Amino acid sequence: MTDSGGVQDKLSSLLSEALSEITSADDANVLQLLKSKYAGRKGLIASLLKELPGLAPDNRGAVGEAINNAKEAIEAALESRSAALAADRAKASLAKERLDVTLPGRFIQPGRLHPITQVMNEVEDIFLGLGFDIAEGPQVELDRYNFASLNIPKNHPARDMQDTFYFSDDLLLRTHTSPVQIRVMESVKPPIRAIAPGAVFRRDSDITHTPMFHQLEGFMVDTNISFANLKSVLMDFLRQLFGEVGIRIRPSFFPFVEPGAEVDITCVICSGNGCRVCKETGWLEILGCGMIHPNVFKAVNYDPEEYTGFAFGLGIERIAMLKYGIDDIRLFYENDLRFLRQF
Ligand code: FA5
Repeated sequence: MTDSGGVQDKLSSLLSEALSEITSADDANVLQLLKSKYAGRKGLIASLLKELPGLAPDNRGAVGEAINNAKEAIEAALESRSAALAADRAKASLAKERLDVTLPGRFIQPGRLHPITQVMNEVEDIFLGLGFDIAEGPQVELDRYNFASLNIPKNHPARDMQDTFYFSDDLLLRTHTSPVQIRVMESVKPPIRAIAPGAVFRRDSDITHTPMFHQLEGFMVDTNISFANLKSVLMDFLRQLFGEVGIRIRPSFFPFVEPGAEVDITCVICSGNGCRVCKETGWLEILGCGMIHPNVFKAVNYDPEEYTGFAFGLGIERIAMLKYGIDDIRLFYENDLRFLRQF
């Protein structure tokens, strides 16, 4: 005969163990395991019930009832813990998905055009207004276009005027936009009125020179073009760009023009008084120009007796420096946002 006190003791320690395990369970899977461990068909409560037939008949009713009460208590604890866990999960997911519509929005910094692009666009627009078309050429250029056809044969001392990045004997980074003159004249017959904007490269770096900079080439070819046409186009352009500003045209040499000239503009940094930017001269050189050399016409199979033309090449960075009063060209390419945001 089994002792009913022993069964009661087992029951009460099983109950308190079950309740403590259930209240500390922190996951639905653990609860499921506890349910089958205690209240399942082969669980601990079921095995206690199997001891009932061994008790004295008088005790069976009371012990059976105590076991059933314990089972109900365990099932109630499982249910309430499972509800509590579900409530916790709902609360956590609400907190995670919470959207505070009163928070200020994130500021999106708008992009803007680089000052050199802005100046290039402005210069292009002026020439488009004067009836010029836009032409383009490659930045990696053949020696023939960059030099030879422009009346600068190999070993000519004029090659030293532009310090060149070479890939090989015949291939280089163009040092100016003048090769586009040759490419255009090779492909069409006059009359021609074109500009060729773009990046050019030289081994050069100081406060007015950078290794990569931008030029805009302009040229006009027809049967009766004179230096007066060149001067009038340049004066018109410079007046539209700078308003009233001092301009001087001085003789200069470029192998691909004859006669050749350079155009200077009053230094806007010092108003012509002399400063480090204008090297104390009061003037800043902004472009080279002249009448296209007969040898250049011969290189593109134009008859120099039939056609005349002018060409000019201007530095876009120099113009930007003058327009905005910037005294170091390298600032344009340091990508300091405090500088770039001002334009
Ligand atoms: C030329 O490049 C000639 N192809 C221009 C030309 C075209 C003359 C047609 C006659 C007829 P030059 O080397 O002077 O010329 O350069 C022209 C302009 O580019 C200069 O006036 C200057 O404004 C600018 N420039 C030259 N080197 C640099 C540099 N390293 N950094 C920034 N700007 C430069």
